[in-house]
Amino acid sequence: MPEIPKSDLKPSWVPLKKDPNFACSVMPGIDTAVNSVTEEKVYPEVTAYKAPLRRKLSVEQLIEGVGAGDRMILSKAITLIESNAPKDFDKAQRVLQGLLPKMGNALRIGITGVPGAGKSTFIEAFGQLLCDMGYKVAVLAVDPTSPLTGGSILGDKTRMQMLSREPNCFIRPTPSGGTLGGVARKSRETMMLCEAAGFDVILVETVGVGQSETTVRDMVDFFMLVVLTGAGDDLQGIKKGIMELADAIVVNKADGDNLPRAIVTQGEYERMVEFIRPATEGWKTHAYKCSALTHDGLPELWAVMRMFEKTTKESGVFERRRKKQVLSWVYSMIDEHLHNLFFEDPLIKGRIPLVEHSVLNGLISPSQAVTELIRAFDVDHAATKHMKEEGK
Ligand SMILES: Nc1nc2c(ncn2[C@@H]2O[C@H](COP(=O)(O)OP(=O)(O)OP(=O)(O)O)[C@@H](O)[C@H]2O)c(=O)[nH]1
Ligand SMILES: [Mg+2]
Repeated sequence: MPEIPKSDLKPSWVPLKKDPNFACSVMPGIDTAVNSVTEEKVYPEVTAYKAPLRRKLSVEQLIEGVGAGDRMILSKAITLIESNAPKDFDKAQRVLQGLLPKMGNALRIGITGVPGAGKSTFIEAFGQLLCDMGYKVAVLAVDPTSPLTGGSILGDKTRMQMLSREPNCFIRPTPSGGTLGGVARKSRETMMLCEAAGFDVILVETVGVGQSETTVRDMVDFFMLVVLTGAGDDLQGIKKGIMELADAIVVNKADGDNLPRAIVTQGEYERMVEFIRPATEGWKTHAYKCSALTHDGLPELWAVMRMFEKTTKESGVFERRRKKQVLSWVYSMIDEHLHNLFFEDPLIKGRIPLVEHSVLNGLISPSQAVTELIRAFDVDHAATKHMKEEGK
């Protein structure tokens, strides 16, 4: 089709009261021919519009991109890790394998506390402080309840507005993995990818109360408990067990009228930790105060964390804990796998209601019930294996 001169594309119609800025151009029509026999118009074949294919990156490209600190590729690699498709699992594991030499160099910090204690606000302010100091910071969350609540960190990402604009910061909402084990694996692997991408500090927020504290404690070096004024562990629903996991207890919202109370609370916690077994060998847990709002006390907390890192690295506790964490991760994944294998088994699924009924009505003992189920599972597996071998 010959090119139409631009001057010919002027409007064929203009309003009577034409605005000086009125501008529209008329698209050239479709060239048609007329069938000489039927006298019908014949339209040219329209070539279908092809949407550009979304580029899928290869394992090598992902390894190279993450290793070079490319955030887009890092996001893609994390998406792969979060995927529940078996083929993505294999690919993600190959990516992780390729990046292993680059992992392990960040300081991993876990942040826990009752809802509303100010964890997210703290991360926003603290992350900003670290970025200003030139560190690269990744923010993750472990939220096993997210499929139910819709993922609170997702809201946080919009709340952490200042931080999300920071070029040295990477915020990743919690993966929705269903079980805590699933979420934990994904979060751990995401953390490892961030390390390979060159992040110096990883901040992990626990969302949702319950088991996530121990899971996060098990994946970080330094664990911080954020509390509010008003002290009294039972008042805030903080179990003594959680205080025993903490390397620092931080009374947040130490600002304005609340400051005097925060000082009192800090003293109370300081006395309480005297009676508690320290979370880290060779490190004394103390209570501190800060304000995520005014940023008071944040540089001091960073100094505490650096001191912790120095002390534990010198004593070898840092490395020992990391090794222990890797092994406990391996075993918890085996547990998770076996658990799923058993409870997802159709035969077991079918038998459980009857077994439960029998136990509850005193027809069989709990031990008998377990023996019966495990035996059924073993027989079922042996049969499946046999059939597979026969079919070979
Ligand atoms: N005055 C004051 N208010 C604060 C401070 N830190 C947080 N807040 C406020 O406390 C409220 C809760 O803060 P978040 O950061 O969402 O608390 P969170 O612990 O992340 O809460 P969840 O994620 O729901 O568990 C918000 O309204 C904050 O503005 C602080 O240092 N001082
Ligand atoms: Mg939060």
